[in-house]
Amino acid sequence: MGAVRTQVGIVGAGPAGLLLSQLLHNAGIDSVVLERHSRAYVEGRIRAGVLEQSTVDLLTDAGVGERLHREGLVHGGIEIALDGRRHRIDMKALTGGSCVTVYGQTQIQKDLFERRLADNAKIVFEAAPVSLHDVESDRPSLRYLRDGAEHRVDCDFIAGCDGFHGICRASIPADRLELFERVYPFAWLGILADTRPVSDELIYTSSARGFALFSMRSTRVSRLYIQCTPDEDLNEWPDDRIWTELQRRLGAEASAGMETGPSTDKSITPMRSFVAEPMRWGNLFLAGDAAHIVPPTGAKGLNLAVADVRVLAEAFDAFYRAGRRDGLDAYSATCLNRVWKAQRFSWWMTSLLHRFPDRSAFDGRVQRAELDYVLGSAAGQQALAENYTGLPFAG
Ligand code: RFL
Ligand code: PHB
Repeated sequence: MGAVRTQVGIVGAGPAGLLLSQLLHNAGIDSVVLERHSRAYVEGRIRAGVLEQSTVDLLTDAGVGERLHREGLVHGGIEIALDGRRHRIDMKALTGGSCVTVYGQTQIQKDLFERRLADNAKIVFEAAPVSLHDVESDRPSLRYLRDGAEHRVDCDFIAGCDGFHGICRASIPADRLELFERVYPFAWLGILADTRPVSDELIYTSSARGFALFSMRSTRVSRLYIQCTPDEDLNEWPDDRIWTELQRRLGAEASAGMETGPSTDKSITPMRSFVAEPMRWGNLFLAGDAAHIVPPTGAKGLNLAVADVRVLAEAFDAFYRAGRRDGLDAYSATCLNRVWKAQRFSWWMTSLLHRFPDRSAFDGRVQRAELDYVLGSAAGQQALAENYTGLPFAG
């Protein structure tokens, strides 16, 4: 069996794993990344689109912000459409200057791969299966199969950045983890299309027919979502039906002149809230979707993954530079503080804007009153804007 030695073994080359390896490289710390899929597969996944300023800042500091600054769209507000009427939330004014940047996760993946591979990073694609060994010892290791041969990576620490369905969280004994979960009775059907976005800003839409979101990837590419049932069959959703449904949910007036066209990607995303505590077992540290999932309504998943990685990279840096373990020991608690605030916000945005099939008439009226309150109150809008653009880091 071929063996290599590194300081941090990273499982997963999504945004969390790749950014961690980049930050470690910048700090002079060696890592090896093991990824189950091919580079093309990982780069092709269409996912997040909204970055908090702190995410933009970290990507910039890490040396992967050049194209992001050139092509990212800075948004100072979002719209909420309610029964065909549009209301603007001026996030920039409400927060004293905070904006978000619209830039696809696909682009971030590309930027990170380019940069890591230019630095001769050790990234093993199509490593499957990966297994974890001696995690509670000070000599943990990863094993994987590639091209029929078994390989071993000996390391000081393992970073579990392998997403919700990965092997790292699954390797932790059940009695060492507490799991918190909520599954929603709906999903999002999302399409990408080479059409001009209906508005310059994102429109979160609440209607009697269900939720819809009008987002974008650029001034020429739209990203659109509609609430659907969790077991929806994509074959029953030809493009025409999706565009008609989007127009109905947004309302005739607001969607007048909306450019339509063939979709270039179509998928269904189930909606769940999930947290595993703690985010550490021995010398294994979980980061990103491996430890927590938020429903996408608050646009927090990728931002949380980046926030975890920032804390973890700083903790490894303090360990290797000064022999300090306090950052590693505080890692889980530091991250969970931010994770739960993002969970609360994502749950709240989801509850506020979707049609719940099992909701009573009373609950429906309360939901409507809450929307009216948020849209009509500076305090309500400010709370939304503060959470959407990203809470301060110390909190
Ligand atoms: P990822 O991106 O899932 O990457 C994990 C990587 O690990 C690999 N892997 C394995 N490798 C080796 N061995 C194994 N056993 C492995 N198992 C898995 C996988 O192949 C993959 O490459 O997790 P990471 O890095 O934690 O990043 C998290 C984000 O991808 C996720 O939170 C966001 O996409 C969530 N999200 C959004 N977040 C935002 O901040 N803003 C948004 O606007 C936003 N919109 C979204 C979203 C997620 C969506 N979907 C599809 C879930 C919109 C959607 C529709
Ligand atoms: C997206 O553009 O994919 C997107 C934007 C905002 C969200 C979720 C997804 O809340």
